[in-house]
Amino acid sequence: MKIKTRLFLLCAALLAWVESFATNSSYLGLMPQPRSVELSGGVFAYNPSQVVVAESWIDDYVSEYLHSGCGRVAIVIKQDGGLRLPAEGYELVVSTEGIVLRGVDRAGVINGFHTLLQLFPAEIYSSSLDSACEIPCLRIVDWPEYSYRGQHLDVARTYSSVEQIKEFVSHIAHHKLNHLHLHLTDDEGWRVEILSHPELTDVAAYRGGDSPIWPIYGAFDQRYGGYYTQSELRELVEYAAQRGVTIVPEIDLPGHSLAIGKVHPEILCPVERDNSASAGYDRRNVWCVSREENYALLEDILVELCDIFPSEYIHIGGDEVDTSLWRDCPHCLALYNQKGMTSRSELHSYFMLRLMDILAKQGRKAAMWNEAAESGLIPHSVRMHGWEGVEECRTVAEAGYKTIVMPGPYFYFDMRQSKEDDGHNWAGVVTTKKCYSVDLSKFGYSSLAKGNVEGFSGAFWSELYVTHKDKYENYLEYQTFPRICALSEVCWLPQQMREWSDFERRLEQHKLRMDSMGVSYRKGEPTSPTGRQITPGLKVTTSLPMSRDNALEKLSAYANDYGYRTKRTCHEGDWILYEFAGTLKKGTTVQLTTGYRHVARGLFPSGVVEVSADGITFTDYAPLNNGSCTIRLNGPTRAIRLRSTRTGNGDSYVFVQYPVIRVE
Ligand code: TNX
Repeated sequence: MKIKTRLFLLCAALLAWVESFATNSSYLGLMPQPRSVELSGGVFAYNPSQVVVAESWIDDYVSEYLHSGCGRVAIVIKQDGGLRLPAEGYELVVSTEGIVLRGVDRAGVINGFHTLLQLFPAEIYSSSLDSACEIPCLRIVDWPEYSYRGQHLDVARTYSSVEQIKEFVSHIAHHKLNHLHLHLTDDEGWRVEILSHPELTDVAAYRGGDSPIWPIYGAFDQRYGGYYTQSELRELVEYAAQRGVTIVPEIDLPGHSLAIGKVHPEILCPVERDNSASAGYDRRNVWCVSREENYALLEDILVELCDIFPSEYIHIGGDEVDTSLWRDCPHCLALYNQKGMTSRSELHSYFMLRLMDILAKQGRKAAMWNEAAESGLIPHSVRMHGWEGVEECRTVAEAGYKTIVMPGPYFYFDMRQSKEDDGHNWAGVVTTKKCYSVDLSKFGYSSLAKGNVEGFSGAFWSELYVTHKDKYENYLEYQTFPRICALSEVCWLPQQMREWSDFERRLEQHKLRMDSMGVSYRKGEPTSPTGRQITPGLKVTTSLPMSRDNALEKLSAYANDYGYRTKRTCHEGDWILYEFAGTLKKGTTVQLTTGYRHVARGLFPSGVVEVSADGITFTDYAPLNNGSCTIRLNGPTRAIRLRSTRTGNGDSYVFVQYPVIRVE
């Protein structure tokens, strides 16, 4: 090749590279990526003495991030209904003269403001910027693909303070999510103050210790929990609204109601259950459908809830109902026969329809989990939240319901993020990449079903939060970020505009913003080894009856990843014994777990670890904490025994594990 040609090619390549840099906005690391970004060259020189003019309703929020000095007007933030953009759209123009942000509606202004902040140095999130900076000249035209961009937060299993929730709202808002689905009640707690029934929070906001609500998950010996007063919740609603976030409250009904059932046992079906396996603990958690007074109590609750939360939809649950209680209840059976019902799902619908009537009187619509749609009797005005998998979400969308798609295997942020991570596992490992890969066409959704999808939502169920609180800087943030970044882009951009490698590049930049916001997102793979090591000749025995034959032999051979259930809960004095064929050396680390390894459930709520040098005499070594304990042996050891010091764990079983042994 001639030298001239070579030079020409080199110049052309260089030019193309420079050009791609100028037109490709990837380097800004915007999150989510806007639909259209045109870089126009040049920069706007910002300094804090310039003036920011904003619509009065967003003024306070803007001033949390941007100073307004007394120099020239440099940033204008306004609402302009005349813009030809879809709902929530905005146009953001940065020129050498200044910045003009126009939103087609309030949400558009807020969305645009969140993009604008991302153009500033990341410090803007930790302190309102008080130094000069340069912002690239550009024009962004943008609007969301989906109107519901949500994140769910379970504050029933683990109480989060109002301050923590606010912080979380602030973080999700910066990612342009516009709904917080607040799960306020469940088996483990009732967190919303109901003025006409103060007993609900007096009793059911706390569990453990002397509370009638046994923890099932988490600590047993101490009483813990908390609730939100109505004025706190109103303040939270306001705080969220300022950031463009609507709070959708959920009272989970008719199942998941153990907590309220402990305060008002009369709401449950008068069904006798054999509670001997759970050491007397009654786990009925479903409202009786036939008891008329139940609807009066529910009306009291829902009317107050509507008064606190102005959202168009109120979520009334509908998931995981143990309908066998209705089968065994003479009154529910009478109702069933009287109405000529043919399946128990009709009783479920009857209950939900009664609640819908109550909500309708308040001018509200109902949202429910997808199981509620099974009878076919629930009207299409109900918004369905699909959860188990993409198929369940698809079924309700195909059936004609406006649907929020939040399938466990993609958007359940209580699932672990790698095999080594903590977290639930029923929906598998959920990586950020997996969240990002959601594609309704690939999942086989028809165009009708796609049209019914209002959006997506992440879920953070907090059973495991209690047990991980002390272990992490912030377990909620560790579990939800950066998966929320992926969710936000799935909600915001049309499928054909999403590209994983581009997202991944931008995420690296965006991490600087999250650092500045103080989000403890998951940074890399966890280092703590949770694998097992085979100990030759391990023998496991226990005082508890196992529910499966050969379970102990299999455990002794490490032939099962998780362990096995016993036939009943623990009693004081029950034990699990691990005998080793050889002697474990001093300094060996042994991790002992009762209950599941990934979920603090089915465990010895309190107990001790005993060690023995000869396999005959044992001495107390350490207490169990949340059913488990990691010890470093202080001498040669032939056997380890776990002894329960409490009767009952809220479950009707104990989960028996092999020990994890590490020789360093
Ligand atoms: C299923 S999602 C549940 C929750 C649990 C969650 C744990 C749904 C409607 N029900 O009660 O917390 O799994 O992942």
